Amino acid sequence: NAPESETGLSADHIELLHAPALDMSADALLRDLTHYFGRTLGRRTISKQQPYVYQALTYAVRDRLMERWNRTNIAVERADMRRTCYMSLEFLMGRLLTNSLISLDLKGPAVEALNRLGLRLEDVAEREHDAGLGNGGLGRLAACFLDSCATLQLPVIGYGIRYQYGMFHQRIENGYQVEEPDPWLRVEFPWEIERIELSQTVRFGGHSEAYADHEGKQRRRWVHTHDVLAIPYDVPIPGYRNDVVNTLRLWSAAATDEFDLDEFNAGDYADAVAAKNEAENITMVLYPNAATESGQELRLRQQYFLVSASLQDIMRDWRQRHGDDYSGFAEKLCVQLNDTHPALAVPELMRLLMDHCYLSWNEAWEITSQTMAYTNHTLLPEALEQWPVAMFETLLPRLLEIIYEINARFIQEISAQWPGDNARIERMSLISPGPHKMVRMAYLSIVGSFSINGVAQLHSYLLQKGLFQDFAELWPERFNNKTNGVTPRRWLAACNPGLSDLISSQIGTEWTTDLPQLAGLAEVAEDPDFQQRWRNVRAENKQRLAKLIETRTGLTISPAMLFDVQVKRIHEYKRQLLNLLHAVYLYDRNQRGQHDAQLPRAIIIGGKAAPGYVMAKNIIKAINNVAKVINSDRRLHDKLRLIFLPDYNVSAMEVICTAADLSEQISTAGKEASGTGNMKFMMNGAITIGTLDGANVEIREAVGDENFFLFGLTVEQIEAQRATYNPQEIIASDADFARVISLLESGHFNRFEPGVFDSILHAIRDPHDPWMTAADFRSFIDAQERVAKSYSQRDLWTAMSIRNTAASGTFSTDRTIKNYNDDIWRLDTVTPLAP
Ligand code: B1N
Repeated sequence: NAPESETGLSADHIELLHAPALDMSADALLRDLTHYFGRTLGRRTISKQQPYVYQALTYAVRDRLMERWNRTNIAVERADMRRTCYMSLEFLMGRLLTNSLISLDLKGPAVEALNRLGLRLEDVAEREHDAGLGNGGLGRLAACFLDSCATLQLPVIGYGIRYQYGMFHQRIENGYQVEEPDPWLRVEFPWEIERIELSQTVRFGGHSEAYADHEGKQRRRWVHTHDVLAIPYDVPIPGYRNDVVNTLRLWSAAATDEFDLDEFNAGDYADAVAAKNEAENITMVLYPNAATESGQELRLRQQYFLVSASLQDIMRDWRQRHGDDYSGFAEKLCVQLNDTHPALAVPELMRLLMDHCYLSWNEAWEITSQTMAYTNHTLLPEALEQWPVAMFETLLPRLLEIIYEINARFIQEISAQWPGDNARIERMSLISPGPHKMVRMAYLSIVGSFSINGVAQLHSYLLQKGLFQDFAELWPERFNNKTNGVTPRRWLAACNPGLSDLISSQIGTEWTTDLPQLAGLAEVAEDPDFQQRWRNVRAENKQRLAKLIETRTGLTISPAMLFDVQVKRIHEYKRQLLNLLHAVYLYDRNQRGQHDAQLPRAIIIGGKAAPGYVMAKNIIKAINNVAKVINSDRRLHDKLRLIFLPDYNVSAMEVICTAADLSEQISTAGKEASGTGNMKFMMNGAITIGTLDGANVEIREAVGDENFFLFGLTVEQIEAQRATYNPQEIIASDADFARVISLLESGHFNRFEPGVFDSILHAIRDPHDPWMTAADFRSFIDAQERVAKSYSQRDLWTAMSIRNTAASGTFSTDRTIKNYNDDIWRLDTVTPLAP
């Protein structure tokens, strides 16, 4: 393979590309795998418990990605294409091997190559550690977006943080959650390429001062800073069988070379070197908060670190191609902010354009506000980020000046539109009033962006009617909706090969990139033969989940039972408690011999609680206590089981979503922005029991009311009833509910653990319970009874299941990304350079 040179860049950059392209056969894969195993990794014998075959195979696959990566990048660069940077504190990637193999159409060859070694691909793929750089839906959405962008041939680069420790692992000890660290980089992560030559310096602290430049112009500069090095690691993101490979660029913090050695005398040399820990702490750990922020300074450091390193990287790339002419910047670049976590991109781009590129305020503002676009992911007021002004003063003084200036000009604009409306100014100010002034990050994002979107129709509507009403009045044209999706490559093709093959045998294989084609399945929803094959696949999948549950909990469940599944982060608004009340209700009825209308059911709950969220942890403990009593009652063995599945993560979901019969989406209406687990379940043939919340509304519309179990109050009803909400009365007037509560109070589930249910019972009975759990109890029980009736009619249920998959076509991130591109990004498609 003689190297061929490619010119086109300046003389000191010589492109070195290898030709011809690598062989995609099983033979070639096995040859390369053997080479890497023996010669690069230095291993001689294969052990199934060790990760080395996985690593060697990954190197072989990565080689094949690498050439396509180059060909994609060259094509984008040569045409100077417009690009989007998706900026996110979280990318919940999960495992990458199977996905890459499917994208490259290498799964067959890989299976064959491994077979010759006596190995199975599933076993080898399981050696890969999840890349858990996210909390839940928001982080996983970013990962699905990257897959769809590459598949749609859109030049999109992801910018994120390379945390040393990802999402914690969850163990259950005596029913309580115990967190364990996730040192996922301990064994090398073989997908990443370190690109130290693209390192950037990020500043903190110091102060801002005025100075006159050589023309005597007044400027500002940020001096006496503590600097941290940002080192990028690139992860290849392959499109589905189109030779596109995009980039996820993750930043890692390191001490700068000088790390304050000069501040120490020689005697303190070791201390000085040890002090580099402080810099490296910035990217040490992912904050495990979903939907609540806790205001830690280290988190603000992380946010600024990502934003500054990424924007400097963007500017470096810009200067390489356009010198110091920034006039076309906003035409060539869009920055999509994944929630407010990277909102500092607004003042940081202003700073770089003014202090480093010497643009005027107006020039810089024009560029910044035409470049940024902001996605909101939550309506919960406690999740809205605010940072103390005092923290900015010490950590990011120059940014605070810029934020103040943005605010001053913004307030001028409001005053012009609504003269004398001081209440409005106070409401809309980027700085919250009071003794502890805070910077409101959502408002900063709105003011600095040309597009603001929510993540489901209802959510986007509520944003404009509620949380951001003042802003929607001022700039209605900026607001829009982009309903979430999930990538059908991972969430159907890869995770559910049995169902995928069955689907393809019926409607062909194009659904993988054109998901609405699944609609063709509706035709055979009632076909007895197709139904039988559908059930066979699902029975196999249920067996696989039963096995996973047995390894993790020791509990056995029969695949004949209805698998009733709720997996997601533990949060009061998601109402795992409502699910628990139903479990206790079923238990109580069984105890009293009323299993008439019932059917064998396994209620499966999984999810992590934020370590500081006491109530969420109490909920886990409560579920486990009830589970213990139910599961140790021999009479109930084949009738009712309650399972808490520990350490729920992306890989677990790949098994779970293929095996669920019933998908629990039971949040208080108006609280779940979208949900995406709901879409994974639907795509794989589960039927939803849900409230009219988030994307459930659109799921129900797509599949039809007869294929969806609707219950609960609507947003309007919730708000109307809140003032007079009286849970005590609701409980007292419902005999079933009253029995459930008194059973929980009786100590039946906590004989030797007094108090374990106190906080939960208190929350349910609290007239100020924001989640109004009691209000939906009866409606939920009734819906569950409809579920039981339907499930006992086997063919009816199968038809409903098929119809759910058939109607899931719109919940592909391919559709979501097309929407983003049509309305916000306006990118052209890239065709990778020919090999
Ligand atoms: O984002 C998902 C939605 O489908 C979910 O409904 C929504 O709850 C989720 C602070 C969040 N919103 N906000 C967060 C995550 C981490 C953090 O530190 C907030 N996650 C969501 C995708 O749109």
